Amino acid sequence: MNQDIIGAISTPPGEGGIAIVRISGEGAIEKINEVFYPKAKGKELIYQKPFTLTLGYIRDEGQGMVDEVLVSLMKSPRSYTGEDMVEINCHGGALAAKRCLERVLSLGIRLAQPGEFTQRAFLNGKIDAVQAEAVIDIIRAKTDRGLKLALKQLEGKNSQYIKSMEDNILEANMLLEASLDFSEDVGDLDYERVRELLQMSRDGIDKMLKAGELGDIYKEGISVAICGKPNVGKSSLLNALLGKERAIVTDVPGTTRDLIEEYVNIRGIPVRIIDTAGIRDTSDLVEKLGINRAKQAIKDADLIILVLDVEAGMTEEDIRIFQELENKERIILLVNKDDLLEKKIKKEDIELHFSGIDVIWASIKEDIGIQSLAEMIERKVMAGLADGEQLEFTVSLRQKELLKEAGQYIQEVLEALELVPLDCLGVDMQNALSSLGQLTGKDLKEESIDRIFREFCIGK
Ligand SMILES: Nc1nc2c(ncn2[C@@H]2O[C@H](COP(=O)(O)OP(=O)(O)OP(=O)(O)O)[C@@H](O)[C@H]2O)c(=O)[nH]1
Ligand SMILES: [Mg+2]
Repeated sequence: MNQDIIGAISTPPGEGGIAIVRISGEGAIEKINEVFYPKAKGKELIYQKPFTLTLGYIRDEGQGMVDEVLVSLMKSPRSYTGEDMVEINCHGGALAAKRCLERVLSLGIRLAQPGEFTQRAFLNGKIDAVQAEAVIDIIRAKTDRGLKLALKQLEGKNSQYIKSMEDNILEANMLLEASLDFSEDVGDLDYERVRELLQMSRDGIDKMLKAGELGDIYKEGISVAICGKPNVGKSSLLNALLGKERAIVTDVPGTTRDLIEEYVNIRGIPVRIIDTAGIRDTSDLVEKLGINRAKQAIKDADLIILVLDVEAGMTEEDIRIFQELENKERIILLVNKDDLLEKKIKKEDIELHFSGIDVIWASIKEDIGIQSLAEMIERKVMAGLADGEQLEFTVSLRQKELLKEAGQYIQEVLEALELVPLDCLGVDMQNALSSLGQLTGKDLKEESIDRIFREFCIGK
């Protein structure tokens, strides 16, 4: 148990209606009571029940007031950290919270380190390491979908799943030890059962890793570059996806020179969308530089929307741009300006030159095809990831490494099962269990604990 009391401002800096100074530790309520002056008689904090709000003032060292505040109380063990907690709701803005915090610290309360509240929740057994990491994901979630996944993780869904894999290995290990120690009573090892148990854990780990890849997409997002020759409607597409006139659109070819990047939520996926300069041969120095940037951005993008223009027709330029694109499975072909009567691009042309590529016929001007494009982006991102059983997990880098490690150990046991003496198998089983234990935090070393919580902001 941590003995000292910690405090920090838990709300972000800047102007706002209120700010919260959070205090946690045994004796926190009594300490804050020393500087709290209730508005109503007899409402001193030490007389208040937990989960109540009390209106009053924080007093300075003399007779003056620091701020008018509303104070909430939580009692151990029913609080975020598992300790006694006080939250001072003071006025927002640069100064009020700072002054309240200074007053709190003047009582001998220590300034909390980043993530220390959550670290205490972990150390006091309120949450495990996987759940603690979910808290970071919640804070950083960019879309509702990402938030939902992180909330599930906080709820302990991942932890339960890991526990069921652990239980299987434990049972396998028990069978192994029993036949080592009491072979006369229990007979030979039931290889069939051990294999089955280990295989279940192995499959579970694979599923979790796979689901994690999907979770990463909702957490980290993807990048999509819009490319094509000049004047085909790339910037118009960016604007349509954003729902605002972000990029300049004109009928002058070569309008966009630099990269324009914006974030947009496409069916729950955070997408960094990049509009690029139209690619063509040019002697204009600025345009040339823009085209180089465009090529680099296209190279790095997870998906590429290659835009064609039915009016301009399919030209050598279009085909050359297409041929230069690497990893063609990333491409969505968008044939734009389909509202125009003069159509110089035919379905057969597309099949001939872009066979196997996903195509959308669109008119950005008339808002036709944008919806299909969003659906296709989602479908392409999910392709190869979708798993029969829809597990919804996010898996942090740390968790991914440990899962892979555990999977490796189990694999080794599976491969050696009937080939090596039984006592050689125990080590790998123990190692697999230790990796899973580090995952939830049961077997976590102090430095690893620190590493998890260092990612947090102060006050969380
Ligand atoms: N008729 C019609 N015109 C469109 C459509 N989409 C874009 N345009 C027009 O096409 C012209 C070029 O559009 P932009 O969005 O600037 O094209 P761009 O590909 O970004 O051009 P650069 O930046 O020069 O490479 C503008 O006049 C648009 O209004 C469409 O669906 N139908
Ligand atoms: Mg443009």
